[in-house]
Amino acid sequence: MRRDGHDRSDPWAENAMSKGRLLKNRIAERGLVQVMAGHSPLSARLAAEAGFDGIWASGFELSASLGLPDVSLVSMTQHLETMAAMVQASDLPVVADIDTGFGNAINVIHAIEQYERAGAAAVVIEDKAFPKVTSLIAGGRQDLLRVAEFQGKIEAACATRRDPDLLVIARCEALIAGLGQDEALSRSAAYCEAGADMILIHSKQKTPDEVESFIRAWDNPVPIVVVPTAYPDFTIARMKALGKIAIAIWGNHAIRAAVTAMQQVFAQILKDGGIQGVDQAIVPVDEIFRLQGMDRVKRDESRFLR
Ligand code: SPV
Ligand code: MG
Repeated sequence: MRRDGHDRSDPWAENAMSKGRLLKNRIAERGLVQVMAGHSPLSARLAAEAGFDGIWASGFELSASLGLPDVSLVSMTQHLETMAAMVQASDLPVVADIDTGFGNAINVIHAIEQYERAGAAAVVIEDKAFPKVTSLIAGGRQDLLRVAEFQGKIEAACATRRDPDLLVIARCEALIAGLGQDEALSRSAAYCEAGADMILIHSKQKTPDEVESFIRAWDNPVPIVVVPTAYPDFTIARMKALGKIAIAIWGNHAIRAAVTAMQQVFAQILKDGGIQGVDQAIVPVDEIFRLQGMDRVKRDESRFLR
């Protein structure tokens, strides 16, 4: 705790570690880190309290929380503002889902400048054409960029970052687009040549087989990131046994948990004709006060309000 009573680390300290370095250190310590999706500062804080290693500033979750489909409708500014607030809400590294980079390599340059300044630990850029269509939707239009064009975007991201520890993660959607493992492997290798620090390989198969097969065939020191939403059997133990995976992203479990909880509670209130049946099942208001930091407001009031 600092003398001024603030219990967050001092961002102005000369030796303050960047969030990218923090994430790299965690990966070095643990081999594989778990990053939980969020769509708001509150969800980021809950993920931190639960004990995750990082927060996924998910485009899908933010879109859903705004009542929108995840098809490049949310602007860079909207996502950036939310991500920046998530960075402020916890000390955990935030992995920013910047979709296609919001356009071409010129848009990527602008995005990297903004996201780095806002405190992202890592950015994930996907090789789909802008505007993109959400990956897990059945029958989605999944248009990929030419390899050289996407390499240009990865090179632009790496050339723009000031902090060499800001991780630039290239996301390969070849499996999502149904182009097969060979295309996924050759694209991923090309993205590494362009400077990607990690490869996120995504799949919407209902079992881990497709991704496991890709990882077994991946003959490259660049680590892998997975988002096993569609194939929940891909446990941490199974990932560790396979090796090569540095980050597991639990891709949309904050918004789905929130929707489940709200649907159940809302239905119960209408059924019961009142809140008496749900009151004990949900957190008390005091818990929300705690998460909002009302204890600090009280401390500051008694100290500074005269
Ligand atoms: C997201 O959470 O925004 C993702 C993961 O990109 S997915 O929705 O599975 O494509
Ligand atoms: Mg996304």
